[in-house]
Amino acid sequence: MLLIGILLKNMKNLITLSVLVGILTVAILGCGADSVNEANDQRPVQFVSANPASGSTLLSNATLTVSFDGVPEDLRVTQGVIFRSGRTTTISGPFIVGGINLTITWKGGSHTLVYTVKPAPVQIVSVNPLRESLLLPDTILIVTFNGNPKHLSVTPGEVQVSGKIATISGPFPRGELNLVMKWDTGTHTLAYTVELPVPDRMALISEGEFEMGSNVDEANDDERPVHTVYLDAFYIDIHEVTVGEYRRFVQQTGHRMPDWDEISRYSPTDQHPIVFVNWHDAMAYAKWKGKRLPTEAEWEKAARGGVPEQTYPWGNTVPDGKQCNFADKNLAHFWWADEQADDGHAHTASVGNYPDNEYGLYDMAGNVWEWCLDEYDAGFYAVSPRTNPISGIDTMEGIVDTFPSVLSPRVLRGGSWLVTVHGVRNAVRFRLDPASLNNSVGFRCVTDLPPN
Ligand SMILES: [Ca+2]
Ligand SMILES: [Ca+2]
Repeated sequence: MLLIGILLKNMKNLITLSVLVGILTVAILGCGADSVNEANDQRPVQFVSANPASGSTLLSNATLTVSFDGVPEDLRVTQGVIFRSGRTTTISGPFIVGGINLTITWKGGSHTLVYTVKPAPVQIVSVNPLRESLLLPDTILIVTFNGNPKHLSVTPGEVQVSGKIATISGPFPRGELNLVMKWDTGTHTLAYTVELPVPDRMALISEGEFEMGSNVDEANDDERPVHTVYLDAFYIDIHEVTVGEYRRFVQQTGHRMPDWDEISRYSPTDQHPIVFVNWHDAMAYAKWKGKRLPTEAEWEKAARGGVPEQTYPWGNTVPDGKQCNFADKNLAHFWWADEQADDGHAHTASVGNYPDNEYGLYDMAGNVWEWCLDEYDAGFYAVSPRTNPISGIDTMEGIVDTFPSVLSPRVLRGGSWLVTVHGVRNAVRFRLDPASLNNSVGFRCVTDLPPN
């Protein structure tokens, strides 16, 4: 019994021991599996691929992409600049021209790529002013390259190269400009629009066609027929010539002194339009300013503001006092004054007192009538030349030189503070002898663009 008892006890221990051994074995095996995994994680990061592949030909400013199977630490390269991003690294030039060995090293690894490097073509880095912008004819362009452009030429213009910087100067012709640049490794076209600086207080009216005259029911006979007119580009004063401007002209030139007292009854300040000037006075002022009077066609095109079939500079709304200065309720004792409208002025208003038109011009309707260059000819529209028409004048230069001897009636346009809504229409034409002057006639000037 005792023996059996001892055996049983030993067997119990044996079972216990076996269980323990089993647990230990599992534990040891488990430990062994973990150890193997750790060993795998710690193996060195391996190079996988390079793009372009080793053996390729590169430009000196190329960028390579190198992939690894993990994230490399302490990454270095014998040439180029490294940009790391996880398992992928980019290496950008400059690389030395010729055959190169590009060795990449990292913690636990190294790999050498072999390339043939060719020089990268010199390219434009920046342009000032920016392409597609507006240029003045004498603007100087600065073009910066990423290297020294050899044998650089430009058309049109002159170019000087200093290192990586090219300086290009005109003068450039007006209009659309395609500046073609050629150098040893490239060519490039810069596109600009070249425009002259617009003179102070003038607006540019671009060259082109417009429909002159009016066929509406209320149009007078001399406004017909509507006909197409082409005009060269010109600049026009945005305002009527003022009392202050005209006074400076008289003071500086000794031109005939007007009756300032009479003028001040209708145009009381220097900012009001000059009145009591005849056509000869207006021509003399314009010549002194280096300008001239507008042709009748130029005046009408400017008044229309580029918008076809408008009755007035602002559209077709009959003026009610907000748009222009005409014969409104302030003009007491005149039977034709519009008692329903209030424009705030009995006589002239200071220039620019009402909204401008699409060309930025003020008082094209009303305020004061404006002298034009042309001889008045009621039937001119039926025989008018299509291009740059002027009535009764052979040459522009001739009329500017001989104007003091002109006696035939001249054209007035735009109406005034003294006329009804019918008289301030874009198409209205009026006539007056060149030596006549009165309280509702003034003028504005234009200039031609210099030859391109
Ligand atoms: Ca008025
Ligand atoms: Ca006017």
